[in-house]
Amino acid sequence: MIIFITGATSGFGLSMSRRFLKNGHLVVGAGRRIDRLQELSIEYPENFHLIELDVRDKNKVQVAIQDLPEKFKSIDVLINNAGLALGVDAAQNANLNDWEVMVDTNINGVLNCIHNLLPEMVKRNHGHIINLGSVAGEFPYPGGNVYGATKAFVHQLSLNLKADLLGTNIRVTNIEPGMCQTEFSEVRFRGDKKKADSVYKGMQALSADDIAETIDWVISRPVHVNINVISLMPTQQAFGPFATFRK
Ligand code: NDP
Ligand code: 8X3
Repeated sequence: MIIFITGATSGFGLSMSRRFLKNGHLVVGAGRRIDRLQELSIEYPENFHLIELDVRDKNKVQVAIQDLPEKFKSIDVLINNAGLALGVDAAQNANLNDWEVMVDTNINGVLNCIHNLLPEMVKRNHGHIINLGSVAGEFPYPGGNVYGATKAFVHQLSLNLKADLLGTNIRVTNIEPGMCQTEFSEVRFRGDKKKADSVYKGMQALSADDIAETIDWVISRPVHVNINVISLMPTQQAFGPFATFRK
């Protein structure tokens, strides 16, 4: 298969790239810090195509997809993985620029990729779109405000795509993980590694490999099977009670 992964430079994207290359697939890995992918491209010079790409830039996304080498053009699986959370401030204290970056990356970035790849998939009557949602798109928590809302968008977008694509062989899946130890919290806390590590202290979070394995299972189902949504979280994470403010 030819698998296009956004956010391939870290976390889930890096683990998926490694796994899929090892399994003999062709992988297009996109991200901004492509120096992090040099090792993989040396190891898999024939099967790995790197693109330096900011998914927020719709013109660059269009050009990057148009300019894919012939060998990598017929994308079988698009994995919209690039994304981030910035901060955990209450909405009334949050930074508008952070909100814009999350909306631009987690929503517009996903739309930019889908808009450029979906028509070709429909023409070939073949393809699979995997989006990275989150439990934060379903369950609210303090400070999750815009991040959670972007993931709720991705959840509903995935289901609505599935509705539009009825009558084609194109599959759509939303993956909704809970706590997973990657660079996610370091980004969220702007490089404060201590704060990021404390998120996972004393519990076993999911790993990037857990997510890669799950997505590997999703894409290897027979073509007549569409996994709509997968919600997964660590055994040591659960739901909280409703909060009550008392005087
Ligand atoms: P990481 O921070 O480890 O990886 C994020 C990836 O997204 C990086 O490769 C980064 O690449 C890329 N990225 C960010 N912004 C852009 C951009 N503008 N253009 C292109 N690439 C970009 O986090 P995870 O692997 O954990 O996160 C992957 C996805 O999973 C995200 O969508 C996240 O919201 C979601 N998720 C994560 C969970 C977790 O607990 N870790 C749980 C649920 C969902 P670069 O900076 O090089 O461009
Ligand atoms: C990331 C999971 O719970 O940290 O999407 O928001 S959570």
